[in-house]
Amino acid sequence: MREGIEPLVNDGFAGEPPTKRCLSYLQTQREKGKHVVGIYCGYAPMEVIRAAGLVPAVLCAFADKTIAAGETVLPANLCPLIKSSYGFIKTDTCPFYAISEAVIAETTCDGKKKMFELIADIKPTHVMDLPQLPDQKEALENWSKMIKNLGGFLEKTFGCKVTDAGVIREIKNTNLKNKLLNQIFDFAALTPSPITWQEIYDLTYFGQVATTEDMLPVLESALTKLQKRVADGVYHGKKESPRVLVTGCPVGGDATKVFKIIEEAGGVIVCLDSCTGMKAYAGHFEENATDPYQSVSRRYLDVPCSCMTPNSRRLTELDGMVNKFHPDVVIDVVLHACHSYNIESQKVKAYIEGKHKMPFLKIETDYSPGDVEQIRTRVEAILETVPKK
Ligand code: BJ8
Repeated sequence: MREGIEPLVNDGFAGEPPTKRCLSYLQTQREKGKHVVGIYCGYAPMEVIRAAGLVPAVLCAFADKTIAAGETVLPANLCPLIKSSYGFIKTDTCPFYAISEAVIAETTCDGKKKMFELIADIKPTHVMDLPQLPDQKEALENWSKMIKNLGGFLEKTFGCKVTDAGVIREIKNTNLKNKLLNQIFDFAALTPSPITWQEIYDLTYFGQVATTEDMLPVLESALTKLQKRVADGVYHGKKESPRVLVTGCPVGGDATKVFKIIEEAGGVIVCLDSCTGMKAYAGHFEENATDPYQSVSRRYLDVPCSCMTPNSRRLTELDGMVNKFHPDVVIDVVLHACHSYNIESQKVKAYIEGKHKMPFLKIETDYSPGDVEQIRTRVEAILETVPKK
């Protein structure tokens, strides 16, 4: 991107980690008397949390500096996301956790499940039993019940009321927010792309926390600025830069070293297929379902996380993203000891190389800077294989 280009969100937080904007937003909400609940996962049913009048806070999970504290309790050979999350709690350094009055958790991977037991000793924690065979007919009903139970937990804990009408209202709000965010993502599909991975990451991060009402002006203004960038011929990278789709585990904070390396190696990231990117905004909630909880249940069961088996939706979603964003390379980021994403990587590789005839690279990493040069060598090598445009 050329120097002097106006940031997409010009609120004083441009260029800062997205957590700063989110924290400032949450503090304002707290001052207005709103209660905050902490979340860790793309399966947290935001519509029920919001229908209860609460504000979700994405809890810190992406810093190398808290891993050592996490390892005083958790095994060292555990995923860095879990060790970092727990390390933040142990050292009392996650400001989002500090202002959260409860934590909403889901039974995704074993490490997270057991960490939630430790958190439950410190703060009210509501664990939802996530069905992991999403294609079985019981899954919809069971997850729907879990989502309803969450409403009950929130009512009891916060003295609020979760009504069907409230859930329907929030379903519509989410659909609207997702529609606008996807219009932003459409710009990344252009060649060349006028939007950076950092801008997408910032907006998707803020979108988890802010209400649709508060996001609307931000997104509308960003869309206008993107249209202007296109009209002015402003784009990111070079016109001939290899386009990269990054898939896999959530990538935030210190793990964004991988994004930086890709760009330093001359690639342009056009698609962020993870829960810290575009994944949370895919799909659509049925607005006129007889039972709104079933609508919420259906939508979340469609989230293609590797904790699901089979996770064939991941491949279908990848088809859509490859067709939309026209990447030249797919890079799968797997966090150390994340067995489900690691094993699934074989299928993704076979699918991308076989069906889409595209180079594929799996990067296994953690949050430490120790492997930066090794990753750089591998990224440079894979980008070299892209035919010159
Ligand atoms: S919906 S991706 S946010 S579970 S990386 S902690 S899976 S061992 S983060 Fe995730 Fe929800 Fe799925 Fe998204 Fe475990 Fe793997 Fe670590 Fe992970």
